[in-house]
Amino acid sequence: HAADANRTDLMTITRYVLNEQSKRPESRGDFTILLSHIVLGCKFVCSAVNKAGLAKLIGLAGETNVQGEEQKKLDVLSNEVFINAFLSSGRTCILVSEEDEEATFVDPALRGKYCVVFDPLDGSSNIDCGVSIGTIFGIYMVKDFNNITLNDVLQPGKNMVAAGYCMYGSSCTLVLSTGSGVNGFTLDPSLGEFILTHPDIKIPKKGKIYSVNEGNAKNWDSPTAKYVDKCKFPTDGSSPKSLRYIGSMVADVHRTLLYGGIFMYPGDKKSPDGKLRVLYEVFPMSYLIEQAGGQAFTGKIRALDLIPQKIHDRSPVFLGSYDDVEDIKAIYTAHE
Ligand code: AHM
Ligand code: MG
Repeated sequence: HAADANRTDLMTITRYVLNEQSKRPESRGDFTILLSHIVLGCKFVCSAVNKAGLAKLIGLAGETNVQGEEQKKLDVLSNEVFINAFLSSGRTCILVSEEDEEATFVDPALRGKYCVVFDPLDGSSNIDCGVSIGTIFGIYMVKDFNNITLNDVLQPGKNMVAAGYCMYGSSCTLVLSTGSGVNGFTLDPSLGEFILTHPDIKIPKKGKIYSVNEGNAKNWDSPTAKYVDKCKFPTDGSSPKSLRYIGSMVADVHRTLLYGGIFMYPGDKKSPDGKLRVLYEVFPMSYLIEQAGGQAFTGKIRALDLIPQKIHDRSPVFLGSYDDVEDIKAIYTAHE
């Protein structure tokens, strides 16, 4: 029983993924091993993020420690944590991180069949005021293990075999999809385990919230402007939507997934491709939203159909509840 405070039979994330994988006859446990390394990275970063405020108060940040080394910035530290976790898993061959200009091709001795694209600490400008931040990741399977090229990651998002994020907020929540629905796991700090707390997440078909940086409205294109106007002044007799914008993608998408509505980072006159990165921001989040029954749109096409040309490409994105994204699609189509 969910209400039983003394539950002793816990569905940990490892147990869950092992169950899932055992349904696939071709599975050899590699994904489970990769995932356990992702989980380790998330726990490490979670603990570092939780200590960040304290470190500042007692005067550690920016100062040199006893060895004369400068304290690492959290985003740099998080990147190292995940790179090391992926390399030591022995299950990866290409790593693309927001923090590194070039992709990392894994040494043959440590190589496996998965390619991982990730943003180790998204929203890091929010760290100093204690707002939720997160790690975002997407996973592809290499096409030909004997001929690993950058094209293995320059694939449309619909080819991902898994995607997820970990949110470092009032609690630490890991949301994961391996292509058959979306599940949420919450870190139990006393056990050090992620426990299934949000099984089979479905996004509401329609929501009451829109989420966008309205400070950019001056430069928006007319479909975006029209849509946001409709959120505020609906003409069909419905109530206006509420505005919620944290400015931290993981937190904004997490709320959208649970409460419904639409999250958008449109292109504008100054940045026609918007701000968010295709491979490790737009794709994983679009994958999760679709797996939960919602939609993700670029203003032109289904977001997961995009084919990135470069690893750090950007794209506008509108994602969320099925009906809400349907509305913005209609406005863009009418505008063509
Ligand atoms: P970052 O990767 O430099 O942290 O930037 C990405 C973040 C997202 O988390 C968030 O959705 C967006 O930037 C907010 O941008 P803005 O401040 O322009 O609204
Ligand atoms: Mg980012």
